[in-house]
Amino acid sequence: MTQDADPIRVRTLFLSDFHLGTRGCQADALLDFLKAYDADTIYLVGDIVDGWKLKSGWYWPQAHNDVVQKLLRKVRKGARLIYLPGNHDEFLRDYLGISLGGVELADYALHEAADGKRYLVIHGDQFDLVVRHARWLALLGDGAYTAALFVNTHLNMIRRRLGLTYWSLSSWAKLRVKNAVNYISRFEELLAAEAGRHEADGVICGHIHHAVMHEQFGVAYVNTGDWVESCTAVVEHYDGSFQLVRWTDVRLEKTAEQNAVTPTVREKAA
Ligand SMILES: [Mn+2]
Repeated sequence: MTQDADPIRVRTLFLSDFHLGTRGCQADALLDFLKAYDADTIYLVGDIVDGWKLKSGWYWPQAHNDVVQKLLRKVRKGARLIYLPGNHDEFLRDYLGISLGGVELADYALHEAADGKRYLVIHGDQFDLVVRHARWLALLGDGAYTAALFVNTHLNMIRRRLGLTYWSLSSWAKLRVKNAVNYISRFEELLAAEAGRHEADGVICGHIHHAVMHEQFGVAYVNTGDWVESCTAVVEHYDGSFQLVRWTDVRLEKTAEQNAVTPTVREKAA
């Protein structure tokens, strides 16, 4: 059995779009990540629990419970946990401004980084024109999206057995569509403008499941991605620098290291 290494301590963790309560949620990978990282402050940037899916049928396996317990344990150990609900967990928007079991609920937050820079932290659906103005379209899109994720989950089970890397059908499909590219850049532009209105140096959001960090629109645009397709998170180190962690890549590197190390040890033993 391998010994778990000490967690990596960072100043802040930004995580979004777990979609707990759906089959698409990669809760085991997320648990591994939460074991590997500890932070002073944790922002849950929306769509953590998927109320849309839970309404149409209860799906709540042990691993999803473990994710919640792991986060609450971090709160008990002194971490500050700020939960900014998204459109899939909008039922929590009735409780904004209050604290539930040490979890602070808010619509958005202004985060001051270690280097003094200020960031608007918000889920982002507030600036998604499709979600805001055509809810039926968003729900329809959600059905097609669910179908794509179902195929993706099973495709990846086969790929994993064949020892291939994780490959996301729905993110591939989304990025192949020119409209999706326009949609993403429009979303990024609106969020960057909103950061400007708050006189912030950047924005940290989720919602569109597209993890990225850039400054194309004059301020820092940081998207935390998701734990359905890409398994990504954003960390702030103690010097105020930000890093986008792609957890599937980290896990593959670890596996490669282990595979590389084992034969050498055996050689020495022999
Ligand atoms: Mn969302």
